[in-house]
Amino acid sequence: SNTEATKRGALIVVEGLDRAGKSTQVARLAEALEARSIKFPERTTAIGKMIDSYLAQERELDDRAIHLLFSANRWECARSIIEEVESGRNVVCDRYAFSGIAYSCSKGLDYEWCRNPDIGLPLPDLTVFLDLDAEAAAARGGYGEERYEKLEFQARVRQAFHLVAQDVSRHGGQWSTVDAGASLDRVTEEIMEKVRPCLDEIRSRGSKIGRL
Ligand code: ADP
Ligand code: FDM
Ligand code: MG
Repeated sequence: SNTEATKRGALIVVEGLDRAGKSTQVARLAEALEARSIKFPERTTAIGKMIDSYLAQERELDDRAIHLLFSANRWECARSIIEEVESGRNVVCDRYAFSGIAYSCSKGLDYEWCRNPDIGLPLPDLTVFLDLDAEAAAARGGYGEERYEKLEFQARVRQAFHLVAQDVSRHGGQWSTVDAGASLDRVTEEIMEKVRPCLDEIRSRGSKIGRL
């Protein structure tokens, strides 16, 4: 039918601390949904390269300047995400604006200030938060050399993510927390349990993608 031809895809975001299992689960989810997967920061663009060198601790940047670069990096990808979703393809995203808020907030920046630059970006139909305490995350092979990969900071980021969760729900977004300490397959199952009804809802309602 006509409506069948215009069905859009879903935008699903996976969030969590470093080592929560995001990249592993995003790969599985993308395969299951035949989705395009993307990852933020998108390190290959000019802005992405600046972010990469900041994370590698090769350069220092003002906390607000780097926050805005992370947001700009999402904005430079926004149009292609919308086009993909409108063409009917699902998009699965490894981190998004919620990481932006949680990490910058944990440095002491004001919450609303952190949220502002991302207002207007494509709204995820569902955000799955892989929740794991910082100690358990650190135990997964230990951290590398990148900025932020420190136990004490990660513990603060986790608390900030819990604030973000409340805020997203208040603003009408769909946020689901999954226990990331379970086995790989159990986590995948739980994610799929949240994702299926979300896909069904988009299929039956056929609504346009929202904005943050
Ligand atoms: P992230 O992208 O969130 O940093 P990864 O998917 O790269 O996390 O996983 C980090 C490490 O933890 C990898 O070595 C991965 O194999 C392992 N891992 C991921 N999920 C689990 C899990 N549910 N249980 C145990 N180890 C896991
Ligand atoms: N990060 C990521 C931010 O600080 N702000 C953001 O907006 C985003 C998307 O970058 F430490 C941080 C979070 C993490 C690092 O690491 C990216 P991975 O391993 O590439 O996810
Ligand atoms: Mg990863």
